[in-house]
Amino acid sequence: MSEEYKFGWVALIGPPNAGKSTLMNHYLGQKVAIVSPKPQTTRNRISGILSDENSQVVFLDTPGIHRMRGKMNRFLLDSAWEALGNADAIVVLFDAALYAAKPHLMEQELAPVVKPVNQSRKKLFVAVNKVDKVKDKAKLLPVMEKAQELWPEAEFIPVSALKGDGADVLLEKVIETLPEGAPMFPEDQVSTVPMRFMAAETVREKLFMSLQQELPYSTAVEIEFWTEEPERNLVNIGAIIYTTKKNHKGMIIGKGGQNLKKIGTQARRELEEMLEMKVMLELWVKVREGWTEDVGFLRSLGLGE
Ligand code: GDP
Ligand code: K
Ligand code: MG
Repeated sequence: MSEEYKFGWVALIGPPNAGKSTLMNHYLGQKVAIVSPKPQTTRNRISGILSDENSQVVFLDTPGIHRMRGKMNRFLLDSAWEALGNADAIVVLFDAALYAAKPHLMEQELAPVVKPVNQSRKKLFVAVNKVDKVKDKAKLLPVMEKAQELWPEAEFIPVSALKGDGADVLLEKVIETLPEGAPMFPEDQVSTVPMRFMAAETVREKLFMSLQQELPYSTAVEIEFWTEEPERNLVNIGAIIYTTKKNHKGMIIGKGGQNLKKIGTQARRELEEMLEMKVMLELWVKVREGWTEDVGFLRSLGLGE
């Protein structure tokens, strides 16, 4: 290990759907954070650890910063701001394709991310994301100009988190700014998040993908049991899907149980890859009214500390 080994925490901050989880997964070369086109996919703070011979970077993927009411949303925001407080560097991401097409959305959506970030006085990068989606590159100019007004101290890097364009440049610049220090985690560890939680997240992702608008936000997944049978290289996982309404339960299960079956199959396949074990996955759906406002339950899901 050379003397100037770098270690640091890097917070990924931005509105929902900016591509934060996609960028982190790109760096890690595997899926750690779940990704979906729906906002609020990322609820807890997910960490991703990227190690090489010269540096270790711990990314803190955060729930999108936005304005919304309710306890769950309050917890989501708290968790994002806490990540920011703990970080050595901050990467703000936004969807440049969206603002190139709809410039009026830019200021309004990014407003909650401007002040706290500028006031944090941390080394700041702005990843102007989804440039692969912008056909007419001239449309990027006003977006860049506006962004420079919002974060005058930042360094701007156009990227495509999905395709990886610009991601190496951004990473190199970020690492340069990190303090010298020894790695905090073993080199082969990819996350500080426990496997059980990753499994619950995997089920939640498949659930999100299978449902129509609105509904996913009222669902949560809790791992009920996890028993390993090493001699068979097998793990039995039971998970409960909570929802707030009876009719939602019906939609999640689907006609003849079809939807729940699909969710289970997709999640099991992905878990088998992740764990390199055979997985037996059992899913239940339960109605729990008002859980999004139930502080005790939110805590049991790891939300709000
Ligand atoms: P997050 O809410 O900020 O974590 O955003 P996600 O990482 O979940 O991404 C939201 C959606 O945008 C997903 O459908 C991603 O596939 C998509 N996405 C993210 N980055 C890019 C990008 O660079 N280009 C394109 N075309 N899509 C992207
Ligand atoms: K998302
Ligand atoms: Mg996310």
